[in-house]
Amino acid sequence: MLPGCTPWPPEYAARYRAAGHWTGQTLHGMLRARAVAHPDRVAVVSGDRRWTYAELDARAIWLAAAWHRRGLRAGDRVVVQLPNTAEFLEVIFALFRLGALPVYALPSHRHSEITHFCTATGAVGYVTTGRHAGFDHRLLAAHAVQHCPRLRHVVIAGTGDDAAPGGAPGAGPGSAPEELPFGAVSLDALRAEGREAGAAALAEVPEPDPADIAFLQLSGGSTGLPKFIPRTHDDYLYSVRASAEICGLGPDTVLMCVLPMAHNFPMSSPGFLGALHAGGRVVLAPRATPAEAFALIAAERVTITSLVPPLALLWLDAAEAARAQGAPDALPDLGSLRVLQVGGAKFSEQAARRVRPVLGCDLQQVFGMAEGLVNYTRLDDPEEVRCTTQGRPISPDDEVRVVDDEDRDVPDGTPGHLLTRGPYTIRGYYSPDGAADAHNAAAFTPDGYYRTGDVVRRTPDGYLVVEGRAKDQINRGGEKIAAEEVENHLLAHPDVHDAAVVAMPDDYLGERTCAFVVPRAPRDQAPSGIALKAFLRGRGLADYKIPDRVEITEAFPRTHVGKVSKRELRQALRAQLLARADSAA
Ligand code: OOB
Repeated sequence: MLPGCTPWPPEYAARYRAAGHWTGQTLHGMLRARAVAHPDRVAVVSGDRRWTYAELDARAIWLAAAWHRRGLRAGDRVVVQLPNTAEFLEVIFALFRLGALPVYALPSHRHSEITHFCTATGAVGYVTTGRHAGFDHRLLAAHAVQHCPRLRHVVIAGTGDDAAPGGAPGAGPGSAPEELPFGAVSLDALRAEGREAGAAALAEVPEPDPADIAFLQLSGGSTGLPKFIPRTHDDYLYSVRASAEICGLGPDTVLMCVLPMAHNFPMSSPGFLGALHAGGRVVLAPRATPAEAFALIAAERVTITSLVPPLALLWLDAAEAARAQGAPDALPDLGSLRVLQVGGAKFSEQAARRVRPVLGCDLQQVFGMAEGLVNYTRLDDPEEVRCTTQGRPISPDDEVRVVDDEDRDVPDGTPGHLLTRGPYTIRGYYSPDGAADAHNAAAFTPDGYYRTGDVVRRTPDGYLVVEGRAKDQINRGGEKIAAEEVENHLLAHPDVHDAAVVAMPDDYLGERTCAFVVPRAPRDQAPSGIALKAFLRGRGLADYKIPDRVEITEAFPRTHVGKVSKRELRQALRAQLLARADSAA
């Protein structure tokens, strides 16, 4: 196994194999099997491109061949930062074929995150795009090349906004390798190179060991720097297969990806991998606005999609408004949509109850984590269960404990800390040269349970209700922000003496971020909130981590052991917001 990863103890691995959970297939092997079984079925729809299973597999093989010729090897890490386009699929399946490991970055990540991902994982490759959503990702590539000496394979997919790089492989204008600076190559040129070499170039390259790590996923995190989650082919494919079954996927499934493909939810719960596993079709939505998503649902006859709660609220409001308008074509035909999955953050019961009447489909709540455990409400659960719980675990072999502060089990119905272990939950974060050993000692119990940081209550029939969170994290509409990471960036400002970042309640996003800052200078000379936010952006922090609000204060409330009392900060903030709302009313 990749050095720095914690394997399951042999007796557990044997049990998961005996139970038929781990089947010894690789992620690329799964695609290959489908491409052989039904080569001409459409696998992915991306803009005006439609790739069949055979075409997707062929493209992945060409890329793998080119990468292999250029020296990329099994176990090498490659940071992949691509928007929701078909290229995402061909790139990751090419890496799976080689046994090289994608490290999944979000399109919103900037140079602070990308540099960390490259250096902390020792990545030799970085795949990103050209201009996307008003930002030129080639700037990130240039920065990464400068700061990460190990980086040897930099690949740019597409060059223009939402570029759908040529349907046919080969170089178009602006995609010739020599036109890209810093030794980068365009994805089109790379693919053309591999196509020329042919699949024979891979004849000597074995498929990777299914028990080995397939990729590194990012942790939402609660510490200074994001941690990496090593998932094996065996464990991940089990969660994909079981999810596809729970969610009723089959060859007729048309699954639309609206959330960023790099996120665990649209990837595997059941996500695009589940749809491919089932022989269905994946439709990639470049944007999540109701207008665009509704049109795509109608045009492609989408049957299932997954959203975070703020997007679900937006869709509900938009559908209601369109219907209220009364014009027959105000709302596209959403009749094909059977299931709307909502997860990533708590979905209120009130909103949950609107899904069926407004969108005409079933709601499925999903409470999952990139570290492993995923809970679903089942499609045949009573409406009450689907609207008031966050579901139950995928697997009969998922072990779930709900405990008090001393790790003693609490009775059903009592809120406590959620601990879990099982056939697709990691036993440790990636810890090359012991980098995450201390964190692992805190995040896992000695007998291998992952401490999720979530506070839940278990119902007598085994469903979980999320009640809160004990980790120092902000869940901003499904996007996770580690308070300490933002605090460390604020502390790098010469005029900042101390910083504490907390969540503030928000009707739409659930939570937003507020940074409390104690300046070095007297208050009237303190940096403004605007200046501090600009400072954070300048440090290359992803936009979603920039605090929504900055409060300058003289000192922090402390707990009796002298730690900053975030509870008191949150309470003070809440009181302030209420007072403001009152005076506005
Ligand atoms: C998903 O994965 P992550 O790794 O981005 O975040 C995991 C955390 C959980 O520990 C929990 O704090 C929160 O996100 N969360 C929820 C939730 N789903 C996730 N909190 C309340 N209600 C929910 N339904 O977010 C993720 C991974 C796979 C599938 C779905 C979500």
